Amino acid sequence: MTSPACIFCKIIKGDIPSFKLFESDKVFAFLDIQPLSRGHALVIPKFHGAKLTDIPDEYLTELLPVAKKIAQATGAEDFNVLQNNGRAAHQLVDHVHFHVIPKPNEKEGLGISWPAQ
Ligand code: IU
Repeated sequence: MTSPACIFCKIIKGDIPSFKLFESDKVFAFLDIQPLSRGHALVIPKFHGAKLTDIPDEYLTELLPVAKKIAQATGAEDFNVLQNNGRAAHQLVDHVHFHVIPKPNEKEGLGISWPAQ
């Protein structure tokens, strides 16, 4: 299920370009356009819904392992996985997304394999 007006649905369809990290039939992942750190990624269901409670479980169960793989791929020891629901919770884009935000390793930096933005 997609929503024609949704920017993340347009990214999934390829109508808006993104730096794609992963795609399956239920999940899409790409680099955040305004990263909070190098490698900041968004992992989204290929099902349009604003809040976590709108998304069928079959999409959610595939989503977290993708967030885990992306976090591992950054090489960051420390990282955040965040998901906001509603304006009071700082949600700006009304299509569910999990942020994966690597925290730079002070000693070694990030061993990530995609370019810095
Ligand atoms: P939030 O959880 O809804 O506050 O986060 C929205 C994120 O979506 C934010 O980090 C934006 O930089 C990001 N984003 C994006 O990567 N590409 C876009 O076209 C738009 C927002 I609009």
